[in-house]
Amino acid sequence: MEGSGVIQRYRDFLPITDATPIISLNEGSTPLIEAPNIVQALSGDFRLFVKYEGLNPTASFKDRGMTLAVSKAAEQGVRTIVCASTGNTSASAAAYAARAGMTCVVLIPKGKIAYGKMAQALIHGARTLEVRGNFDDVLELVKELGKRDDIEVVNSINQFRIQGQKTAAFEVCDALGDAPDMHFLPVGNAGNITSYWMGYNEYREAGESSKLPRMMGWQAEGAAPIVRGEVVQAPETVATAIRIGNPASWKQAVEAAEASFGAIDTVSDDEILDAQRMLARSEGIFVEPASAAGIAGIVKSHAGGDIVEGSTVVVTVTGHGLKDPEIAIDNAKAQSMVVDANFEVVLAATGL
Ligand code: AN7
Repeated sequence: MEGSGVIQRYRDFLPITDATPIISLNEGSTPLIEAPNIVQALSGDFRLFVKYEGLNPTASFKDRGMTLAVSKAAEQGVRTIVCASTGNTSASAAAYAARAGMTCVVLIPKGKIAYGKMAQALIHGARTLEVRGNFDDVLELVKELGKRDDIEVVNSINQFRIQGQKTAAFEVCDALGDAPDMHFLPVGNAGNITSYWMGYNEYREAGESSKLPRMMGWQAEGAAPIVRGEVVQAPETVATAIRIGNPASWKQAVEAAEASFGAIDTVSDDEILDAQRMLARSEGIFVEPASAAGIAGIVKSHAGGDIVEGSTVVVTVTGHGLKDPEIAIDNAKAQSMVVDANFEVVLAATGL
């Protein structure tokens, strides 16, 4: 049966042949949700759309690239995939490997990935190694492992990951009828900003859209190597997904920002957490902290006068809020109440 994943839908734009077995979980086709309440809260005069990538099969954007990386690994006869991860790549790799009947090994920085992501790696049966080190140390180890012919690395240094992820830009154009004026997103290893820029360019060259957006990437203040122009040895941020000090696609990310007249800038952990709460409370969209970095970026850009009146703005929220329940409960700044099963008590407690 033909599925409805990104390979089937955009195969003409992807390096697929008749010999490629398609390993898919029907990823992609995520909603592009207008977010007027945030615009109103900012007293802005622009249209804002949220690309809700948390609604992919493993609850992050990584599935778009993973379907292609795993399909190509299967085509080449590889039976083992490995990755380094701050959590979402490993969750996705584990699921697609399970689907393909492959062995999956994931290396994650010890104690630094969100609870839900750990659950995903384990339940899908990936061999899960917690490495005493940060993501950058772990990625170096994975590159060493990848020198073996029988192992495929499925980090975004694998070009099929970038190719698959560009389909999100196609979907945005399909939904809006053209490319937006600006595109906001978080930046960690910088694969996704590279992918979107590739996708927007290819779609315009194919005549499917007429313009290119300014690419606006956001790093966390404590993990902002691209903005600082140097490797960060000990990156720190509440947004563990983007706790990366030496991004693999550094050069391509800078190129995307420059060529699009965009920017890569920083937001603080407090701004990230405020943005997570704001999006959840004013629009009903729950994202993990890293994903809120793009929302925080919109707040900052708007305050700085960078968003032109009347423009169309898209922000990719990359991962679902349920990935990191501990941070969310803390950041909600609200507590549940325990009450007796008594109507008068309950009524009083409702505050109604
Ligand atoms: C929710 O899973 O790097 O700039 O190992 O999980 O393309 O790296 C995750 C990155 C943004 C940054 N939002 O994207 C990993 C990993 C979320 C993420 C990013 C990640 P890139």
